Amino acid sequence: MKKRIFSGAQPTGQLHLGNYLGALKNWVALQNEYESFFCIVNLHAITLPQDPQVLRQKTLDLARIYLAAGLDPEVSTIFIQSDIAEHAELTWVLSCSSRMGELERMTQFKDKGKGNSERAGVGLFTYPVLMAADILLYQTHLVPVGKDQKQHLELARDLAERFNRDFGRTFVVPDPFIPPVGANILSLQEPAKKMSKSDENPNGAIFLLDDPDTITKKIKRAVTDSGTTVEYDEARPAISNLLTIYHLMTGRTIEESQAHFEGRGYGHFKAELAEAVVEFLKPFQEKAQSYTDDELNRILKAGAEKARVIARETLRDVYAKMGIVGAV
Ligand code: AQP
Repeated sequence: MKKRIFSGAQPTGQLHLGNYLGALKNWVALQNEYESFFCIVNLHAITLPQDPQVLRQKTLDLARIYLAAGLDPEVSTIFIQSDIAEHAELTWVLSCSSRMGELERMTQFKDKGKGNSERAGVGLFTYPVLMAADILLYQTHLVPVGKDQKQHLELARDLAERFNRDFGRTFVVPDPFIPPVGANILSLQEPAKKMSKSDENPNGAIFLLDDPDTITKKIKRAVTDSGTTVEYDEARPAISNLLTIYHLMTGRTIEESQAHFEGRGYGHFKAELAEAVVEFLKPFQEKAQSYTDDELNRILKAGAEKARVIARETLRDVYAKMGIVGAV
């Protein structure tokens, strides 16, 4: 039997190159090798306030992006988190065995809660438990994610091991799959931070649906480090980030890319990088526009039906082991 992978993205903001290179690209590469589940995690999205109309639209738009990136609904199960009530139910169970201390250590809570736990939402605090439930429900072996999700994944492993220890073997303990390159694409404006959907400065991220003009402008305005050479150097995160993007867009190795730009300045490099990104995103953008809402809804409905069978089976086992029985 094939091993399973599970991963997801939130239907918030617009997906950017970081989401693609850190996550989606690897989902596509792994989907045939594993039994694959890819979720649109709309319940995670509401950990921060969302406009209902926009959230509804973004949910379908994210399905469009999954398909345009190359997820094949004949191969992968693609579904919306809120279609499977078991995600919320298992979250409750796991939150009863999660510790305040371990959730307080989560850096994303600290970042997104802006260090103000008095005002931060409880959902933002328990977000990693919902993520653990997402993963554990499907008896997942591997979770392809970007580096920012590593800590959350470690919590999912701890919760699985704790449950297995207390109630007997129930969950597969998942491993992360974090790509060696592209797992942490940085903001074009503040290279100390990751590229992010919720960045207040839209010039920090290249969104997958940005038009060529916008992409070119954003890359032109990208900050660079002091120095003039186009070289990968951890002490120069801005240029190294741009070089990583160039490498991943063109397939040229970092060494080949460095050799290609030897003796040429940042201006020349940025112009070629912009061209490479525009070229790379063109077919993707055309494909994204080609799906009708009906088509997407059909795919998501079929995905939910498949996912539900597995989620139910896992939750039933969890309840049975814990002595949770109903009258009907
Ligand atoms: N900058 C990044 N580089 C590499 N991978 C990244 N991911 C996110 N940012 C980068 C990976 O994308 C997947 C889906 O992310 P998400 O929708 O769960 O959102 P997120 O991780 O909270 O990060 P975002 O996209 O920047 O959104 P906001 O601004 O809302 O936090 C995940 O696998 C993630 O690791």
